[in-house]
Amino acid sequence: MLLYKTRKGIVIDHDGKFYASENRNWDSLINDDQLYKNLQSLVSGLKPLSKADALIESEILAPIGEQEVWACGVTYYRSKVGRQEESKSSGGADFYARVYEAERPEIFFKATPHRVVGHLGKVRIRKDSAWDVPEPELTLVVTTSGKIVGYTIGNDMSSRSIEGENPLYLPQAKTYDGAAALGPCIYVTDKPLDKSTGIHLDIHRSGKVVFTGDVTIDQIVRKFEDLVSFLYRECSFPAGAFVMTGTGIVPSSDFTLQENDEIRITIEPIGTLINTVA
Ligand code: DO4
Ligand code: MG
Repeated sequence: MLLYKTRKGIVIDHDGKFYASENRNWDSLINDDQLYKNLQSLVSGLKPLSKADALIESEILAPIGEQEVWACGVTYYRSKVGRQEESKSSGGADFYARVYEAERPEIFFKATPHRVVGHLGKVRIRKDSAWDVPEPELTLVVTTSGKIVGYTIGNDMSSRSIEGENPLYLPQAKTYDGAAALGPCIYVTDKPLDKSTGIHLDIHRSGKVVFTGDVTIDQIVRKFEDLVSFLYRECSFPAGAFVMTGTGIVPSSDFTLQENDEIRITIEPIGTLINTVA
C-alpha cells in the first residue's frame, strides 16, 4: 500500500484504488508499529476515489514530519570504490575499505526535516562545491521502537569535492539546505522487501539523458535491521526516523551535476522521485 502526504491530507493507494482522508497527524500516523494493519482498517472505512480525484502530483509533500533523517555509507561495493578514488590524494582512502569490512556500519546524520524536499522539489548543490552527485537510496521508515514499517526513495545529495578533500568534512559534504529529497510516498508493507528490488537513476540535462545507472538491493552488504539497531543503540527517536541505506550507483569521476538537471530515481513498488537541481 502506498501512503502519500499531500497539501490536502493523506492519500492511500491500496491495490490501485485511491482513498483520501483529511486532518490526520502525520507523525502519529506513521510512527506506528502496526502501520500496515491500521492503514488497512482506515481504508476499509473510506470510499474509493478515482486517481484523478484523489492525487494531484503537484500537491505531494515530502513524507516527513518531525523525524530526523540519517544515512548509511559504504554499504555497496561501488560506493567503497568511488570514495577510495575521490579521497586518494587526501590519504583518506583506507577508511572506506575499513568501514566496508567493519562490524560497525558508517551512519551519519543527514538532515532535519526543513532541509528535506519532496517529489518535484528542488535539491541544491553547495556554492562552495565543484563536484556533486545525487545518491539514490532505498530509505527505511522506522518507528520509535525501531520497527521498519515502510520504505521510501531518498536522494542523499553529496559534494564529492568536499568529501574527497578530507573525510572529516563529511558533515559539510552531506548536510546543507536542500541536501536531501524523500518521496514520493511511503510503501507500507508487513513483508520484507524483495531482494531483487531495483534502484534506477536517470539524470536529464536539456532534454537529454546524461547519466543512467541501476543496482539491486541484494548488493547491500548490511542487513537493514543491523543498520537500525546500530543507529538506535544510544539515540532515541520520539517521532521515529528515516534511514537512507547507502548508494550503489556512483557516476564516473568526470560527472558532476549542473543547475537545472533533473534527477529521477525509480524504485518499484514505491514509484519515481523527481527533483530538479537548483
Ligand atoms: O562515506 C561517505 C558517504 C557514503 C555514502 O553516503 C554512501 O555510501 O551512500
Ligand atoms: Mg549516500
